[in-house]
Amino acid sequence: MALISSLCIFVLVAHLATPILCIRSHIHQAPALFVFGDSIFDPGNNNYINTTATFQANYFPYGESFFKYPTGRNSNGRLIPDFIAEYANLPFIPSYFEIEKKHLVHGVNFASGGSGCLAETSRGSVIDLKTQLKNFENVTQLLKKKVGKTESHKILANAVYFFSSGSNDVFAHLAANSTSPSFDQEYLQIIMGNLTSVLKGIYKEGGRKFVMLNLAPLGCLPSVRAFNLQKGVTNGSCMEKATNLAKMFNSALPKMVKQLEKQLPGFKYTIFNFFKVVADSFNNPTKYGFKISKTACCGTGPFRGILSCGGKRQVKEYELCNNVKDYLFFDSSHPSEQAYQKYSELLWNGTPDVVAPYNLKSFFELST
Ligand SMILES: *[C@@H]1O[C@H](CO)[C@@H](O)[C@H](O)[C@H]1NC(C)=O
Ligand SMILES: *[C@@H]1O[C@H](CO)[C@@H](O)[C@H](O)[C@H]1NC(C)=O
Ligand SMILES: *[C@@H]1O[C@H](CO)[C@@H](O)[C@H](O)[C@H]1NC(C)=O
Ligand SMILES: *[C@@H]1O[C@H](CO)[C@@H](O)[C@H](O)[C@H]1NC(C)=O
Ligand SMILES: CC(=O)N[C@H]1CO[C@H](CO)[C@@H](O)[C@@H]1O
Repeated sequence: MALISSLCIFVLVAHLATPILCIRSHIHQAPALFVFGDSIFDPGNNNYINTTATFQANYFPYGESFFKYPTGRNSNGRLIPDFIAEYANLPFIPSYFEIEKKHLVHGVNFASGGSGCLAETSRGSVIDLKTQLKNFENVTQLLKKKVGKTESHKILANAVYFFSSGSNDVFAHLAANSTSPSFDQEYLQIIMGNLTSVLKGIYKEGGRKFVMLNLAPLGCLPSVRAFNLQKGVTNGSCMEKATNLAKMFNSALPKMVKQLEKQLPGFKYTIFNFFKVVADSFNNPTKYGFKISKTACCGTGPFRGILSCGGKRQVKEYELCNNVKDYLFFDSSHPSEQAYQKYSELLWNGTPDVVAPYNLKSFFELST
C-alpha cells in the first residue's frame, strides 16, 4: 500500500509560514497478511481451545530450534507465514487469541491444526474454516473501530489472504473409508464448495488477494507410510491412494479460483505448488540441503512415523534426532523449519513452475 504523504519546506515570511516546496513521497507500508487453515500455518491458536495434544504442539521439543520454547507451531521453529511476514517487512502475524489492537493492522492468523475445509473434519477439536471466517469478520469490526472505515477498507483490500487447507479432509475421507477409499468426486465438490464460500466471505469483507497452497503428496508423509507398513498393506512406500486424492484436489483448486476470478470483480489469486516442492525435496533431499527425507526427526517406530513427538499423545516414548538440520520432516507429518524456509524462499521469489501466476514478492506489490 502506498501512503501518500507530503513533506514541505517552509520559509518564514513576516510571521507566516509559507511553503515553497512540497515533495509528495510514497511511503510504502507492507500490505497486511491474514492467515487461514490447518497445522501447516497454525502459530498456536489451538493452545486456546478445548482440544487434545493430538492437535497441539505447545510442548517441548516443538519450537526448540528458533523460539526456544513451544509456541504451538507444529515444527521445530518458524512456519511459512513467519518467513513470508519477514520477507514482506511485517512483524510475526499474531494468532487470533493473542491480538492486541495495535497488531491488527499487520494481519491476524486464524489457522487451527487438524482443521479442514469441512466442519466435520476433526469436529469439536479444532476451529473449522467457517469459524475462522467468523473470527476474521470479528477482526474486521475491530479494525474499523481502530483505524476508521476508510483506512480499514484500504487495509483489507490490499491485504494478502493466505490459505492452507484440505489435507485433513483427505485424511478424514481415507480414515472413514480405509478399506475402499475410492475417491468420491462428490466429496471433492463439497470440499471445494466450502472453501469457495469462505473465500467469498472474505471477498465480501473487502479481501481481494488470495494465496492458496495446494496439497502435498500426502501418501509420502512418514505418518502415512508407517501406518500402512504396520498394517502390512505396504513395505513403507508412499501410499498412492492418498497422494492421488491430493492430486485430485490440486487439479480442482485452480479451476475453482479461476471461476471466482470470473465471478468477482477484482478477485486475484496465486497458487503455490506445495505438492511439487515437497515431492521434489522428498525425492532429492540433497538439492534442498537435507540428508534425510524418508524419516522424521521426532517420533516413534518406522520412519519415526508414529505421531508421538513430545510424548504427550497416545504413545509416550519418542526419539529426537541430533541434527534436525539434516531432516526434511520434523515430526511424522510436518516439515522442519529448514524445509519451510526453503519453501518460503520459493514462494516469495519462485518461478511460475512453483508459484503462479504471481510469486509473493510481486503479489504483495500488486495494487487492487
Ligand atoms: C473439553 O472437551 C471435553 C471432551 O470433548 C469435554 O469433556 C470437556 O467438558 C470440555 N471442557 C470444556 C472446559 O469445555
Ligand atoms: C467477536 O468478538 C466479540 C467481542 O470481542 C465476542 O464476544 C464474540 O464471541 C466474537 N465472535 C466470534 C465469532 O469470535
Ligand atoms: C459444505 O459442506 C457441508 C458438509 O460438511 C455440505 O453439506 C455443504 O453443502 C457444503 N457447502 C457448500 C457451499 O458446498
Ligand atoms: C515397495 O513397494 C513398492 C510398491 O509396491 C515397490 O515399487 C518397491 O520396489 C518396493 N520396495 C522394496 C524395497 O521392496
Ligand atoms: C468421510 C467420508 O468421506 N466418508 C465416505 C466413505 O464412503 C462412503 C461410501 O462411498 C461415503 O458415503 C462416505 O461419505
